[in-house]
Amino acid sequence: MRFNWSCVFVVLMITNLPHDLCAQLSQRQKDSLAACHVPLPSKRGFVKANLTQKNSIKSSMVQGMKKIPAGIFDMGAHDEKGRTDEYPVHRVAVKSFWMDETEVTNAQFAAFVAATAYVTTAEKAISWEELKKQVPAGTPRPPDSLLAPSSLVFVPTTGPVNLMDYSQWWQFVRGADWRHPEGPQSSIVGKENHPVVQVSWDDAQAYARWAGKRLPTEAEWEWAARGGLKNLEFPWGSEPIESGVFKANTWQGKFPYKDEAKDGYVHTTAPVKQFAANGFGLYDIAGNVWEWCFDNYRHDYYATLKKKGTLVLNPKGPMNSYDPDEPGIPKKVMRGGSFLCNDSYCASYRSSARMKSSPDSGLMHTGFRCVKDVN
Ligand SMILES: [Ca+2]
Repeated sequence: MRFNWSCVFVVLMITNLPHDLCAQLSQRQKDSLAACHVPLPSKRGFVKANLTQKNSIKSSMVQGMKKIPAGIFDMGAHDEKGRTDEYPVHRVAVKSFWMDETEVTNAQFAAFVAATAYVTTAEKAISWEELKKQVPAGTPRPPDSLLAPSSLVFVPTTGPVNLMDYSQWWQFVRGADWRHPEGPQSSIVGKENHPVVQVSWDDAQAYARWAGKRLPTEAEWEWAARGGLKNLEFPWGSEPIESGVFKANTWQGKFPYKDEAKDGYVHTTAPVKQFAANGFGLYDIAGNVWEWCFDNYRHDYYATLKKKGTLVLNPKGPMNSYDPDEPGIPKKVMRGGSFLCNDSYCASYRSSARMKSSPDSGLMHTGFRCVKDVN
């Protein structure tokens, strides 16, 4: 590229015009000389513009989020209805943070996938190299059909079954993934405003990083779910779920074979924001879909914290995971219950209810929401 030195000379002349010379020029002449009417930047104006720009970025990054206040609360079940891992109650403090007011939707997850070409866990074959680390030595390699891309789909039974045997209503379905939550014949067309499901903990982490957010700790989640209420059973208070207005998308009737769907949604997701928000403005914090939290799961973690005997600031979970139901399989915490929850079965829409699954599991009733630190 060749420079036109005559142009450079003219520009230098103009930008060095003294102010009094400008005053002597006609308006037409002034209009032709940019140096006379374009203001120079000022340091204070520069700083102010940058601050404004940063504030507008901050405000767009917390769009759709609620600011959860800092607080101290007694974490765990406050009545006899909890499962063993919800005890003992222990005192926890959390700082203020931002939290998504809804579960992450299919539309939001689709934007992430479109921007990054991300492939979810359910869309990939199971790695035998990874799986064999979690099974007894010498376990033979399963057939390819069992390692093929697949995910867990709820299939109602035809009648009453032993509620301890979840294999009767959960099936690994080949081709089930976030775009096909119930299997290859299903789709999310028209469900853009439903929570994304069939996403693993790893997928949720990837989305959160992309969005400039993170997954909530279990303590943050429970504090947020309680919505400012003290020691009450549900995010809405103490009223039983089937009294008064419908409070969440759950299961009515006999689990796992007869969902009367009085709330309008038959063992499937509801669009977000169909039920009243809790005291902190969070929708569907109970029911609809389970929500992944950051923490490793241990059944005895609360007992460990209680033994310390001090106020714990935002515990981030144990260093390792242990679930006596499936020793040897590391798991992450899930919270909030889902459209499959029912008083006669799990009642996991209680604020203290805990659930767990391996970080590579996608399920038809599991999604997530994100949080962001307050700076
Ligand atoms: Ca329902």
